[in-house]
Formats: sequence, structure tokens, C-alpha cells
Amino acid sequence: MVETVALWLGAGVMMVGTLVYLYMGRTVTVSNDTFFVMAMSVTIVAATAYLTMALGMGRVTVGGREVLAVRYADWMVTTPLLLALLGMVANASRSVIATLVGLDVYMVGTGFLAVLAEPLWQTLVWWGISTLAFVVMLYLLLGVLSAGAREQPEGVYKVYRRLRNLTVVLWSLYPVVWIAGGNGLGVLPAEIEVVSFVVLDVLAKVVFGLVLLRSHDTVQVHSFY
Ligand code: RET
Repeated sequence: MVETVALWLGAGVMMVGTLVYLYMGRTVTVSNDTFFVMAMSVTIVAATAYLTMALGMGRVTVGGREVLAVRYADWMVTTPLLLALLGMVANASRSVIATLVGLDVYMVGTGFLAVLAEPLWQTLVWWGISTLAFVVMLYLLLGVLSAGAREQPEGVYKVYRRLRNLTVVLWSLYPVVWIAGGNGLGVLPAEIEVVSFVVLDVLAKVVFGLVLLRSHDTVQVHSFY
């Protein structure tokens, strides 16, 4: 019950987020619309994933446990977009953005292998591998990406820093909730796990998008042109 309500709320908030972005972008110029298109892609994919989960679809059963596999398809698409947005704000090179995305895809992929793995020790091994990729990603976000962002105008750097801090703090909670939850040690009740992921997803996607798009006049798209 709690889980279903949380999943429906997840779908609803992602949809509302998309509409808010659409409204915020109603007068945007073509030179900056990439931010809007990408941010909306994130919330549209997430809304779809949550609708699927709320309807009880996209689940796989592993060793008697029911797993929300659609989550990983969602993350596989949306987290690279979020990182690309962060990289674009920092005016990072394509190779740095590609490295971040590569690590991220590897993190989500090995995270899904952790779901499929049995027994628990093998789950822990995959979780560890995934977390290692995540830590390297954090190292790049706080290192090379931040260094590049610092060379941007003050206003751009401030937006970058806010988005980066949001990302570093929120994303770090995912492996913690995951390992405590049903796929890992099982010390977190299923309802709390589902609600936690909804809250984290909303903050990491919708709030991230709002902070970014509110400042779309300040930040500029350079990286892909
Ligand atoms: C998993 C489990 C294995 C270890 C690690 C994980 C990290 C997941 C992250 C997900 C971020 C998702 C976001 C979604 C949408 O907003 C796969 C949970 C490190 C960081 C930000």
C-alpha cells in the first residue's frame, strides 16, 4: 500500500516537474534550449518508469525476492543525462563528460548485477565494484570538473557548485539505502526503501532541474557546439 502510493506519487511529481520545466522554458532561446530538453528528458523517462512500477510491471523475481528492475533502466538513461548537464555547466571537455558517463553506466550496470547475484556475498562483491566506479566518478566531479568550473564566470561557478553539492550528497545516499534494503542486508523495511528512493529521485532529478533551469540565463551551453 505505502509502496504503491509512493510509486504513484513518484510518477505524478515527475510529470508535474516536466510541466514546470515546460512553463519555465516558454520564452527560452534556441541557444539555451538544450538544458530544457535534457532536463525534461530526465523527468519524462522517470515518470514513465514510475508509472510502470506503480502499475506493477517490470519486476523480476530473484531467489524469491521481487525486484523493481525498471529502476535500473531509468537510471541507465537519466543519470548520464544528469552528469552531462553538470559537465555542460562546468564547460567540461567531451572526454571528461564521456568518462563520467562511462563510469556511471558501469555503476548502474554492475548495480543491476548485484540485484541478480546470489548468494549475499556475491551481491556484496558487485555492490563493491559498483561503488568503486561511483567513488571514481565522485573524484572526477570534485576534481577535474570543479577545477574547470572554477575558471568560468563567478555566477556559472556558483550554479555549478550548488548542482554538484546536490549531486554528491544525494547520489551518495543511493548505495547506502540499497545495501540496507531488500537487495542487500535487508535491515531496512521495504516501504522505507521504496519511499527513500522516490524522495531521492525527486530531489536528484526535479530539484536539480529546477536549480539548473532557474539559472539558464547564467549558464551557457558550450560543450557540444
Ligand atoms: C546502486 C547499487 C550499487 C552501488 C551503487 C549504486 C548507486 C546508484 C546511484 C544512483 C543514482 C540515481 C539517480 C537517479 C535519478 O535521479 C546502483 C544503487 C553505487 C548513485 C541520481
